[in-house]
Amino acid sequence: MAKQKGKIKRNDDYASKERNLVSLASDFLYRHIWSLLILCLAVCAYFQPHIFSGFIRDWIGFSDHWDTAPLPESPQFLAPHARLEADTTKQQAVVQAFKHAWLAYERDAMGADEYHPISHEGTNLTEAGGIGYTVVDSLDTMLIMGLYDEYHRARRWVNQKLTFDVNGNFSTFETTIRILGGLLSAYELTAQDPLLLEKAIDLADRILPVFETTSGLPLPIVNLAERKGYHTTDFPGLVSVAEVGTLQLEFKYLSEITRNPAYEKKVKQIMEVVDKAKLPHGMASIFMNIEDGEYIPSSVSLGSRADSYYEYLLKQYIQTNFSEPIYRDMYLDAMSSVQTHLFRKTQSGGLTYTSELQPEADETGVLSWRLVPKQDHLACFLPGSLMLGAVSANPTVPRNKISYPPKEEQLSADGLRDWKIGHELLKTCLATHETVTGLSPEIAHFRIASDGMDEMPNAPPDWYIRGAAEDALPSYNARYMLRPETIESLFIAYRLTGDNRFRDHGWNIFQAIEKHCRVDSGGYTTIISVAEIPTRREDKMETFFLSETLKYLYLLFSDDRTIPLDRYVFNTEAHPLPIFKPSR
Ligand code: DMJ
Repeated sequence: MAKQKGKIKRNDDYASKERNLVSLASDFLYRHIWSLLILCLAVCAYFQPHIFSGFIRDWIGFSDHWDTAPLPESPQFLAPHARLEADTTKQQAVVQAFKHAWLAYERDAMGADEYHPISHEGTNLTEAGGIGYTVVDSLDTMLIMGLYDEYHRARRWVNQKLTFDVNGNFSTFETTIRILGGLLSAYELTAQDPLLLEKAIDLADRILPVFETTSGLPLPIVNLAERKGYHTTDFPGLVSVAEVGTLQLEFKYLSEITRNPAYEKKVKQIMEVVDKAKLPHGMASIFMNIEDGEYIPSSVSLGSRADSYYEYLLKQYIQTNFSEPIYRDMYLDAMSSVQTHLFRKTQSGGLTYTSELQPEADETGVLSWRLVPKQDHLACFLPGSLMLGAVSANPTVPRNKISYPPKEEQLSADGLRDWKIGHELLKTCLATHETVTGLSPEIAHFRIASDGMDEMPNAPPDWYIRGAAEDALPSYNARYMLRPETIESLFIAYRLTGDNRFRDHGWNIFQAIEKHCRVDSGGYTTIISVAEIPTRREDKMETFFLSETLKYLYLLFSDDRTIPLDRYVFNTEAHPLPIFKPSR
């Protein structure tokens, strides 16, 4: 730099100044290039640790260590003796269906949250990326079906690609039942693969902040990178009873295996709030206020937004080896109440169905309840749950002495009532499969005297699909989206009775799925109306088709050594978790 007697020369021309600056900068860069590179890597490691660690592991070949974690020599989930024999031909047909679905997803969309088999595309649940919903939801089904090659590839993806450091909003409930439940179940079935536990802990820790509310009820949305809970935009301030009451099996099992009570504490606190908020009729309205932990006037239903709350009352009692009678009492109270208030019979065929109570306010604001004869397909988990409750909640003999099927005297009065109604409801769920496709709709309406339909030509005697008119776009009620609930109930009914008729029904449903939902190039889709042929399709394969529908079908045809019901309890996404005696 030009200097004159220690002073900077004022009339330097700009060009020469620029040249000097450039040469200074390049000199600096040259001398500090390595420091800068290291600084960049450190910043990258800080903000995107998974990319950094994945790169390092791949580079030095360390990832192989995790990628080849061995499976136990023989499956952990087999009981020593079988009473019911497998139907291996039908089981293998179900395995082929699983492969048809999984291999298409793997080919077109590996790692994406959701799969669209017609367009051969995958999508994620947030713009920031996904968290492998389909992969993680499928892991334990592969293990149970013995699809170890597929399992190893899926696990490798979990090892190398799955990160929860995603700056996007996810449903607290769905992420818990599908991802946390999927990881924990696969952890159990692989005899404690540490990779899966590490992922489960990371996820649960990111979810924990949703419980930091005044009542302790969880916020329904979680941003996993921010580790922060949010309200939904549709129902700010509210959370559904299914969303609060269907986290318990997963968080309690995680506490048990980590010996860290933090997870269990949060979900037990929820149950205390729900118990305290109890409504006079003993049932749950679908919405609760997150601030004060009270119910707000909203429908009472056994379907959407409520279903798995009832399911988990019973299953919480089963999960800790019948050591927490509070949940049995809450379950039995709720079941007595729903039978009085929600169960009705059709006049023509005498079909027992579940209806909904909807609140209505008059001009003065006084509230009354209207009974709506509407049953979601989702409510078809209940027949199986009632049968399981009959033999588990309060039998008159030790549980291991109950016959197959149970004898009347082995069940309590409540148990016998639930056993019988469970069968009746299952018959109704099967009746809703009596459509041209053999598939049941998302929502069925039942005939009541005041519906005015008698005047209509060809009025259906018992039930119908509202809005399934031909030539119009059918209503949402008419679709079948590969749901598992009827099959789930058939599986439990078969395991508790050994009655082959339940298998026959399951096989018919499976064939209907094959006929109407299977996409030739791979995958299965939702169909828009179960009441029309040829069917129209929606380009979506729900993740629960792999985790639940096909798993329950496979188990329906397996012997009863496989995932025995006295050792495992299924979470609401069909991920089996072990029954344990709490170590605390
Ligand atoms: C699943 O995600 C779970 O079973 C949930 O509880 C509600 N139903 C869907 C499948 O239908």
